[in-house]
Amino acid sequence: MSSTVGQVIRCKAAVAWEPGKPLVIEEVEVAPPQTMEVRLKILFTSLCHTDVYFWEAKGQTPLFPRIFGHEAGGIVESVGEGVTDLKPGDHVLPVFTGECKECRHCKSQESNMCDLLRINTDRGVMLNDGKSRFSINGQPIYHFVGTSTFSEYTVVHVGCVAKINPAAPLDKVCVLSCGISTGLGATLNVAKPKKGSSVAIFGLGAVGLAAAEGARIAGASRIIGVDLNPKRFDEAKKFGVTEFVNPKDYDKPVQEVIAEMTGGGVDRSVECTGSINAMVSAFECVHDGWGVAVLVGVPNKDDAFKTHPMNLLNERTLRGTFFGNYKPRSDLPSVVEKYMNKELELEKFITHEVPFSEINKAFEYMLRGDGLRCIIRMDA
Ligand code: CXF
Ligand code: ZN
Repeated sequence: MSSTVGQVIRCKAAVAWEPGKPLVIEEVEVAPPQTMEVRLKILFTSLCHTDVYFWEAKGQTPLFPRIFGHEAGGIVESVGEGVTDLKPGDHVLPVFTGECKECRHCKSQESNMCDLLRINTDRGVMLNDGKSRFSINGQPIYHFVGTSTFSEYTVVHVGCVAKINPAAPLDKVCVLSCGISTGLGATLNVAKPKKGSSVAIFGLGAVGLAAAEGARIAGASRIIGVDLNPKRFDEAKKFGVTEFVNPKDYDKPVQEVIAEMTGGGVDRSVECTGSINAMVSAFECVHDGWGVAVLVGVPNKDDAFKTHPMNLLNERTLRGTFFGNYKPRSDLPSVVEKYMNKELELEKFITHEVPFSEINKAFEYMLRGDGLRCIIRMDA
């Protein structure tokens, strides 16, 4: 048994003291895991847009000081009472949404919206006792989406931890904790394009390109990328995107452009921008009779989806998905296997790497729209 079990661990964490201000690497105390919790040693983490959104504290009640981070790979250091399916040394991916395995959602084949552990961006404490496991000289530091991976050690509910193949390189598969699984699952689990079909992807950021990767894996023959930024197309080709449409280049709605390109519409579309206009276009660009549109992007608070009901009566389907419909504990291990057997490529998503001491650079890349994923090495 390691000497840290049951003890407070002192380690480095990147603390966000104020909205929008650079993170500060501090020495923090990390309490031992309580009932149904595990303490993880984080080896690699990456930055996702959601971290930046909540760090900027736009439009929500800010909780500070806070430790952000939710895409990561690590190793179990110790487990709390009641934890039976994880042990020290297991390789894991923490996930911002959980799977308790007991609620109606977890028992349903169709849902991953766990009642107990569904994402809660307003909570900065552990479910167990309403307290934080992080502190600096006795001052509590808030958690973020139950993961707080910008720390060498973190405490997570066991239901938010996927145990994976120990042979999988954590510096690559850590990106499966959030964005890449979200896009991939939207296509593979929800849109489900048939071999040889056409798929339109709205938004060619990391999530959209993961949706395109899903279309490539499913054997789609036409993958049409839609983005307002013409620079995105070059990169998108690596992800199987075969054609590019920039709505700015046309004086008619992009759904009409796509209908003309495809003889009536695409078989499937996946919307990964969060823009309400893109959502409507993504729905209206699918073929009548069989087309399925899947919404992934997170809209603004006051947005409303408006389309003529005839678009539905003409046998188009509109769906939405959360975390690609993956159940974190049950399904992520098999997504890791897709990478291990070379069906899924992850390297092309990883455009930057920085040592933990330079974590603020990852924020700069994201804010500049430079690259897709920046891996943060905790040991450097
Ligand atoms: C998102 C998913 C939708 C709500 C906010 C968080 N996932 C992670 O980045
Ligand atoms: Zn994320």
